Amino acid sequence: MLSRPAALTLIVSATLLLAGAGLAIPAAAAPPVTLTPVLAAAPDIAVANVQAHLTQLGSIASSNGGTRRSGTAGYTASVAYIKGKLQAAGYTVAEQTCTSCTYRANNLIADWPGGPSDQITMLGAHLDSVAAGPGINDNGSGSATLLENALVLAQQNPTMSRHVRFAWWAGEEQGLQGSAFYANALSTTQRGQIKAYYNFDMVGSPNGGYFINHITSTAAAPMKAYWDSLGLQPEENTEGAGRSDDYSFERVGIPTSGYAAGASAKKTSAQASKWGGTANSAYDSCYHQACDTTANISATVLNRAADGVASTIWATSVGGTTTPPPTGCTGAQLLTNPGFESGATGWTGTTGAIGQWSSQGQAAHGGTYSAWLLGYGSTHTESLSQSVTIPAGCSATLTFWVHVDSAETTTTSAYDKLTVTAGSTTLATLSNLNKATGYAQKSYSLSAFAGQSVTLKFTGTEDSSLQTSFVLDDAAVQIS
Ligand code: DTR
Ligand code: ZN
Ligand code: ZN
Repeated sequence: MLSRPAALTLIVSATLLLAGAGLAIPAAAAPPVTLTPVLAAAPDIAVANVQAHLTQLGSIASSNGGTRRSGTAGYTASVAYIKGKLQAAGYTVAEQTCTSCTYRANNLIADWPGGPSDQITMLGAHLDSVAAGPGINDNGSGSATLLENALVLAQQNPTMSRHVRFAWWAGEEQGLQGSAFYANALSTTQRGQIKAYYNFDMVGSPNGGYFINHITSTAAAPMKAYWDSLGLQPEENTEGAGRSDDYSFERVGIPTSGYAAGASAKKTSAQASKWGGTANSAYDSCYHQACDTTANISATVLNRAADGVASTIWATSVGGTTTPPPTGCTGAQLLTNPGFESGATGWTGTTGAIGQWSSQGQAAHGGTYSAWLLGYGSTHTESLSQSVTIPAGCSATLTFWVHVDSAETTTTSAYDKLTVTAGSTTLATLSNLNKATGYAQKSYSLSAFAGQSVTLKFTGTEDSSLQTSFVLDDAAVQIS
């Protein structure tokens, strides 16, 4: 329910909306309600995938002495696991060595390309455990929740209204050291670009509750809206206040929020009544202990946190409208005589190359005319060009069909070439290596030239022996 573009406001009846939410209200009683549509619904995060990441972190701890404490091999392996997944998904990933940390270790920072670089939503979780245990709830849970959300964002690849940056922190258990190192190093300008930092520390506590940092803040609104939509009645995270990495950002003036399910404090009977679980027992009775394993997780709590992260990413950072193309863009084809059926008309250069070549063994792709560049078996250069003016605001694509036949036998050396240029930009280079029976269609974007006149040119260069013929036909510059 946040920051929806006013331009897309729709008037819909309350009946329709509430029916969609599973509630029935008589149509006659329904007043019109002004709403804007959610352009893209946040995806559901599969808790099984989050749990699979927890299993991996558990194995990493097991093979490294039962801990993922900052500065240990278990921590380094945790960084490597997350980094590998993010890189494979297309993230720009950096490791930042925390030189002021008690144990030298790296923060992991992952940027999803896209969105305005001066409007950043940042989400972080500490990746280190205490020495005593594997740290699956504290804080494999937050780490795995963010990893799976990052992977789903990449897979969905929506239009971004903000840039999204994920972070996994070192040295939290020694006093928020990794996040403080990062936040303190930000310039004033950089701090202003981070519109909110969301923290996830202990989001799968086995007797968990639903806590939100700075619950009434603007930053918290999308997180609260999601848990409110589930009827969870979340509360302020008083137990964790100032005790996790959001505090490092808060101290440098960046708005913060986050989810937490609770640590060693005890669930009250009022909380057990509204949330379920055991009253007068710790939210996490394995807090900072060796028993903080994959068994120390509530899948229900974890699932609600993971889905709320997606909801928050989508509410804060996804959507934005793509400007529709001007109506003048629709449908037009810009080349003159694109299929060469009118001979040389519209084309400049070696116009003698345009003709009816079927009796010489080069059939046209469509119609009877084509442009046959080269094919001499001796040193030659030939070209054909034509200028087009691409209207501002339009997308444009150059397509053409080409048949390459060649007497060259090499499979490695481009001796005879056809270069396709738009102004000073080379769109493609074809060569004897592209030789094939029949025509192939090629397609290149010209959208970078919107609002400009640009000369499209096919230039063929042949070396001293063994002919290569480039037969062009049915070109088009289509705008949309
Ligand atoms: N930063 C946590 C400390 C913590 C203690 N209580 C809570 C409650 C909710 C979230 C976090 C915390 C740690 O890593 O130990
Ligand atoms: Zn801890
Ligand atoms: Zn923690």
